[in-house]
Amino acid sequence: MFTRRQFFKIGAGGTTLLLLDRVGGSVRTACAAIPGGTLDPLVVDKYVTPMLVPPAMPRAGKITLHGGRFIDYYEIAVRQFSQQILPPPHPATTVWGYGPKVAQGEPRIFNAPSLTIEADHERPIWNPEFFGNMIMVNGNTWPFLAVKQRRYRFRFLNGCQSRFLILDFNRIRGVEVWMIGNEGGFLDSPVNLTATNGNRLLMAPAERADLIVDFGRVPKGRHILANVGPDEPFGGGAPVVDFAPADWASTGQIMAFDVMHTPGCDHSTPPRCLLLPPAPPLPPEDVTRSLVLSEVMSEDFPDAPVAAMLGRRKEDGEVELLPWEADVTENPRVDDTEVWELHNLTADAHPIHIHETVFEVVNRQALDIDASPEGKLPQLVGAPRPPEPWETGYKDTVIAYPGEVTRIRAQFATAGQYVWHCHILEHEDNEMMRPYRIGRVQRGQPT
Ligand SMILES: [Cu+2]
Repeated sequence: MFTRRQFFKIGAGGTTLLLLDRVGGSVRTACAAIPGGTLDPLVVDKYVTPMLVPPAMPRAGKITLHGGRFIDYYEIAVRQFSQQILPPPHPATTVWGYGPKVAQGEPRIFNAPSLTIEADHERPIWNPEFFGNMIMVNGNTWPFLAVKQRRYRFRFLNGCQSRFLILDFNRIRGVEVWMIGNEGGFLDSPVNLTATNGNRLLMAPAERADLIVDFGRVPKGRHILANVGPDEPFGGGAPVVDFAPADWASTGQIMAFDVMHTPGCDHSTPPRCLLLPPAPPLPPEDVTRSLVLSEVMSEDFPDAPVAAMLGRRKEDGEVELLPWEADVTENPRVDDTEVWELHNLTADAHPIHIHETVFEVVNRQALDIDASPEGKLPQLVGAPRPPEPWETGYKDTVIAYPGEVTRIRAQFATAGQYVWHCHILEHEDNEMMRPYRIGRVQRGQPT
C-alpha cells in the first residue's frame, strides 16, 4: 500500500533507476509525474543542427615493443561536461564522455558519444572496464532525500557501467534494512540485511533490489548511504580484507537521507510479518548446457585483456569461444526448461543477464582453474553452495564469480530471437554477448 511514488536514478557512470514507495497508508495514485515533467518531443525543432562527424581519438604517441615494433599509445580521460544536445533555446545537457588527456597539437576534445579509437594494432582497442569518479542518483550527483522516521520502500538498480556496488547502510544509525524482491519479483521471504548481512548489499551492474528501509529509530539529521565496493573490477570477497573500499571522498558515498523528527507511530506492516507471494518452482530441466566466460589476453602486455568472450563446451568436450556474429548455439525448444552452467574462467566477476526469461539461481561450485586442461573445462572442486538468501525467487541477472561455475534454471516460453550477455557495458559491447533462439529458425533472422 503506497501513499506516494517517486522516481530516482542512482549510479556512477551509468543510468540507474531507484523507485521509492512509502509503505503504508492508502493508494491514491498508481503513478505520479516525474518531478519537473518530461519534455514534449513536439516542442523540439527537427533538422536544425548539422550532424557532427567527430574526429578519431588523437594519439598521445607511439610505444616501441620488444623487437622494434611500434604501437599506438593513447592517454584517455573521462569527464562530465555540458553539450548542446537539444537545439537552442533548450538548455545544454550534462553528459559523460572520453577524450584525450593530452594530445600533440590538438585541443582537448570531448564529445558524447565519445571519439572512436582507430589504432592499427590489436584491435579492438577498448577500455576493458570503465569506472567513473562520481555517483549519480536519478540524474543528480550525490543528492539528498528528506525522509520521515518511517518505513520506505526503495527499488535500487545498479546502472553503473562496470562498478559493483556494495550498498552500506551502517552510517545510518539505527536503520533496519530488509530485502523483499529482486529482478523477477518477490523473494521467498523477507531477508533482514541488517541482522544477517552486516547492513550491506552487493549489487552488480543491472541487478535490482526491492528494499524496505526503516528509518523509525534513526535519529533526526543527515545520514549517508555509503558504498564499500571497489573502485576497480570486482572479483568477489569483502572490503578491506580482499580489496580497498571505494574512495570515501567520492565514490564511497551514494546519497544522503535527511531524517525528520516524526511523531506518532508507523502503521505499515513490519517487514518480518510480510507474507510474500510464492514464486512457483520451475519444472525439472530438459537440457543442461555448459557455457563459458573467458577473456582473450594481449600478446604484448601482461594481464591486459583485449576482448571478453562467451562460449560453450562442445559435445566432444572442447571449449569453443564464439563471437557475436557466429551462428546460434543456444537453442532451447519452446517451453523447455534448461540449466545453464556458467563457467567463469576469467579473473573477475561478471553479471550475466539473459533476455526474455527469468531464472532460478540453482547453486555455485568452485573450479580447479590452475589444473585446467588446455581447451577443456576445469574439474569441479568441493560441494556446490546454495544461492544467497537474497537470490531466491526469480532473477534475470546473476553474478558469475571467477573460478566458479554458476548454475541457473530457466524456462523458455516464447519463440523468438534473443541475447544473453555480460552486463558490464564494455564487455557486452566487446564480444561478451551472444544471440540465442527459442524454437525454430525465424524467417529473416540469423541462424
Ligand atoms: Cu563481463
